[in-house]
Amino acid sequence: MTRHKKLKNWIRQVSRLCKPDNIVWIDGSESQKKQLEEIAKSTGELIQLNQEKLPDCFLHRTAKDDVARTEHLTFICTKKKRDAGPTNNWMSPRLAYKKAKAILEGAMKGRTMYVIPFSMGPIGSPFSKIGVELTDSIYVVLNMMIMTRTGEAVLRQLGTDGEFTKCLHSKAQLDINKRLILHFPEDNTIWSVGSGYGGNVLLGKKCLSLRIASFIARKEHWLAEHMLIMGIEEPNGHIGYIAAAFPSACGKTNLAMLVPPEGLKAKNYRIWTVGDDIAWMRIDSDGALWAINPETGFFGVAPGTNSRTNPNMVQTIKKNTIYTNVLLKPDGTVWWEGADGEVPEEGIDWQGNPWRPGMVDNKGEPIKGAHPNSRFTAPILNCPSASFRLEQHHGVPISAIVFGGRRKHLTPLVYESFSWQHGVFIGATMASEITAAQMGKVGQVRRDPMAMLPFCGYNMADYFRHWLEMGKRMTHPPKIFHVNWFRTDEKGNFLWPGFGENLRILEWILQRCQGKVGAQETPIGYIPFISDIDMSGLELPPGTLEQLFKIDKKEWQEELKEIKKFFRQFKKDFPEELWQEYDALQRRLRAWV
Ligand code: OXD
Ligand code: MN
Repeated sequence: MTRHKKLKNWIRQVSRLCKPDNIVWIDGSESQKKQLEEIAKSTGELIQLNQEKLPDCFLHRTAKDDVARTEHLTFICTKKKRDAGPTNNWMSPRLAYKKAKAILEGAMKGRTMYVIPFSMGPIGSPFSKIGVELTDSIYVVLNMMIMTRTGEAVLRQLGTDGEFTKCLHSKAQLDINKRLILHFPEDNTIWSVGSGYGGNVLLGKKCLSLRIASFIARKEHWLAEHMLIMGIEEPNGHIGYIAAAFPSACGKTNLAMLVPPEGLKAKNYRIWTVGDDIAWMRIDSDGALWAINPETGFFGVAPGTNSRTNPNMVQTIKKNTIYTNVLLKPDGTVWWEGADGEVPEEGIDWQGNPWRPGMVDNKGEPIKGAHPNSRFTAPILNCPSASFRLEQHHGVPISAIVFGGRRKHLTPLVYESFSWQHGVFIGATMASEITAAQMGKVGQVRRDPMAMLPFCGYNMADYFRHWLEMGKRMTHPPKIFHVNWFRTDEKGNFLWPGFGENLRILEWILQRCQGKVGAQETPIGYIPFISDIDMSGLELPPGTLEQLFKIDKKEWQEELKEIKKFFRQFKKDFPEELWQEYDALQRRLRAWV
């Protein structure tokens, strides 16, 4: 398949270690994909769904304790601990290789090892990076074929001596006690063992496109970010693109493909989805920031996806989709909590057990049909709002960067930074309430700078410095904003309807980028004049918008204490500019009446 010596040697080494029965190269063809689906069906790894209602769709179930990314088992393995920084788990490369080798020794006996050459980004684009994943899981192969560009064309691009990320995955025994997700940025290598859950094993995604890529991006002066990319086309044909970072399961996917709300229909906006999870951004010759989505698919959270929350996704996942850990209905279709239609009267739950609504476990807790972090993997091209620029080698120009989090209180619906440096401070102080995509206590506030806490492949202090540097390199940097769709009233009810209605806020953001509207200065940044938000067709109880934009001095002063604790852990590595921003915010709050 290849005359790439390093690649061949590496495959030889891995097969000596893992001892697969045979090796199969993934060529990216439809016929090979079909063969693999047949094998996976015969072993039960995939269950074929109702082919009339869900053509080319399958269901997969993971092990019960393998349902989300395992951050505590995820390591950055740099020679120096300092280079991983205080927010990452660190292990020395020597120890990490040793520990993983002990698990990988003979782990593929009786199995086939698949070789998946893949490109993150359009093949041949200056943005793109190539990886090769070796895996003993057909589920991984089939997911990678949706999420990335795979096969012969990638090998051709790699040539005889091209650079690639060495990605090794083995399910091994799927034992949580023998599970490790290891990143060796200095060796451009990823080893993942003992898991079958997407975020741990689709190595092109979080592991390469964020952890390894962020490390490379710093050296090469670009940004690898946990961001959606979307375009908003005005009737005059102008498309403004935004990149937005939110922690996992905070609605990035819904926002990336929103449908304009009824009340704004007359304005004829059209949304173009470039990506829902990852943005790679480079400064082009015009001094502006341009972005691509390195992926070709969505690996989205199923629960809560329905025609109201995300009509475009409902269309997207009707064909060529792999579902993971959802409920199987008797008619061979699937369901999850918060899906369209009636709750089924019966089904097989995500663990493979018979299920009926109202069932409770031995603690009296309701038994869910689908796991709260159940997923679908579907091609972007299925999406009715897929951008026509997905294969564009230079990506799309970014007008605005938007940070966001899930906060019941504190942060207003939207605010804008005073400058790039202040915007970096806003990103660095992002915080959100934990959701089911992460292990941890759901609801607790955790600081998640730029939504990169679990994904930054090096010391976050250096990462902040890199962001500050990038601002200096651009002559036309994007403006930076922060949004919070999740603010609640005293009774805990959401104040803002969210979903498609969020376009009203994006409209304001783009108007700010075009210098079309003014704003009010507050200690935390610029907020809109309420009259500049188009509320046509949306009635909220009187005073709601005022509440959504309320800035509570006391709450912010409390927040400053938390920010200080967070910043302090970086000690002397922390960039001085962000302490200056901290002091400036403190001063502005003190002076605020
Ligand atoms: C994801 C995540 O799966 O962020 O995208 O967890
Ligand atoms: Mn994500």
